[in-house]
Amino acid sequence: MNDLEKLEQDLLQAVAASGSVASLEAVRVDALGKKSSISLLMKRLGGLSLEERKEKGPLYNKIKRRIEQAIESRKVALEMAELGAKLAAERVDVTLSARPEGEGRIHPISQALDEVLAIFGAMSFAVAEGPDIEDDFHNFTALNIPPEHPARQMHDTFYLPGERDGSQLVLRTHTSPVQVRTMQIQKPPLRIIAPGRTYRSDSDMTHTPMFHQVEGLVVDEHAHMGHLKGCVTEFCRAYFEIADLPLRFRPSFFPFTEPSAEVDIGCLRKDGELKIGGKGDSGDWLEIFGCGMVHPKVLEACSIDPHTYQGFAFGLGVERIAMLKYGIPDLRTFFEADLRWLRHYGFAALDIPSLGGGLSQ
Ligand code: 2U9
Repeated sequence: MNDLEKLEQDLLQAVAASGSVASLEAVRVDALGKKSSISLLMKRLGGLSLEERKEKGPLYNKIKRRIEQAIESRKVALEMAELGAKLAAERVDVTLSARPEGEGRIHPISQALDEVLAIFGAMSFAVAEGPDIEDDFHNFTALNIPPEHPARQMHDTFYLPGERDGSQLVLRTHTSPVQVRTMQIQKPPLRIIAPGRTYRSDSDMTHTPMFHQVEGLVVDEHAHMGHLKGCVTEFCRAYFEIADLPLRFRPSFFPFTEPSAEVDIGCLRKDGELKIGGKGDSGDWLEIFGCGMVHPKVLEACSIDPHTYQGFAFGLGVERIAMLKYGIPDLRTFFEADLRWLRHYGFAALDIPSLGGGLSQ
């Protein structure tokens, strides 16, 4: 084997032995770069005789080409191997289930609201919404609560700084202004519920300055107290999932309804525990609803003729019914933003609101 053959064999061996694209590149620079043996030999061709140039020139070129080809095919093989290794190392197992730790919980108020909306939705009520900041007319006057009416004191209203014209906006004390606004822009028949935040300047064991209400309103030519009782009864039985839940309607007073009633559900108190349902007569009663027939003056204030139309309305506190259903003892914990509390009382995102056993189709 002459020197040239030995050089070619050594270089081909170095190419075959390189284990990565990076080391192959080093071999390429060594074998074919400006300072390589082949480049030196080619440079020296100029000093040779024509005969020698004719003989050695093509020889060097052939060697150079063979080495270039060897490098190229080794490069392709190494790149394929490196890609294969990368794909194997970074393989994603799409069948792995997600880790549950990062999952959030649904707040009991959101859960109770979802359930309430699902039940009234099934009774074909539409949802209506309105602003949290209200004017005096929509929050009070239209609801038969004129200025100086004692009910204004009962509402512990949060007032905003006065306007230039002397009027004062308020944080709504109930969601009733939503129904007023709906009546102002929609003709009867109406069948709506108004869920949302309400505000009263009151804070103790059983009151927080912000709380949630759901109110309902039905207006048509024939709505009567029997429909109201049916609606409220059906709702309570579906929400508490007790088909024979005892209910009691007690006469009451609200400025916006006449006649008015408060609704109690039957419960049993035993060994310090409260059980919803049970026999109303031998047990206790819990107040959960206020309701009544819409006062004619309220219909009139909303441009609805009280001689043609009548309506019924009801209202409930969401925190209260959430506490009763889920066994949450302290109202104030709802708003403490304590994650341990939420982990305990919260709901998984995929819990589907149930309609319970009470809602007949
Ligand atoms: C219009 C006409 C009438 C809504 C009503 C009640 C009775 C009621 C309370 C329940 C618990 C509020 O959250 S709570 O403290 N609500 O007692 N709400 S009737 O009556 C209306 C509403 C709008 C236009």
